[in-house]
Amino acid sequence: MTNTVDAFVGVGSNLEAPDQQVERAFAAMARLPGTGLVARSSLYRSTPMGSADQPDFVNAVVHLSTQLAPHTLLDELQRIEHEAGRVRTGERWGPRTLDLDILVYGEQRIDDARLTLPHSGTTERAFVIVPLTELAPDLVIPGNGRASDLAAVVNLTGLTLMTEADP
Ligand code: ROI
Repeated sequence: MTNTVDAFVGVGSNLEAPDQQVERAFAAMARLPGTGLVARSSLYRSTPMGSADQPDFVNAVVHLSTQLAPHTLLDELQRIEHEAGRVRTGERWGPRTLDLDILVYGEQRIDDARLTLPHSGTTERAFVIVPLTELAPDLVIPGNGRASDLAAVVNLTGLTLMTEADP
């Protein structure tokens, strides 16, 4: 059997029913070839990083077990973003219907034109490290230490756990 790798993907949306965008993204990732969805975090609401003149985000993290190579996984995630109607406007910090970022891919460290692993935002963004810690508190982010240790020192301002009743 081909080896599988534990990968963690950050999910974010702040347009067009963001909670539904995130739920649909979970389902789409569960259908990826050679890939299983091991776990999904709770949904979190977060105030926008970057331009403040945009809606709040819904953020989450999923744990995948995948046989796909990192760049193949990236291709598949970009296809899912595209199918969600994401239009890349070139506006770097602007609103988006769906954003899927590979945060961690096993112990791999990559830095090329398409992919930086671990993802540069993993350690200092509460909307990434808090849901990641919910799934894998003992995960070592290559070069950065344990997820739960990083979550313990991050600024939680603007991050709230969403509940079923959340409108
Ligand atoms: N801000 C929050 N809170 N969550 C995100 O997922 C997010 N993604 C982005 C930018 C626009 C930088 N800000 C964000 O790409």
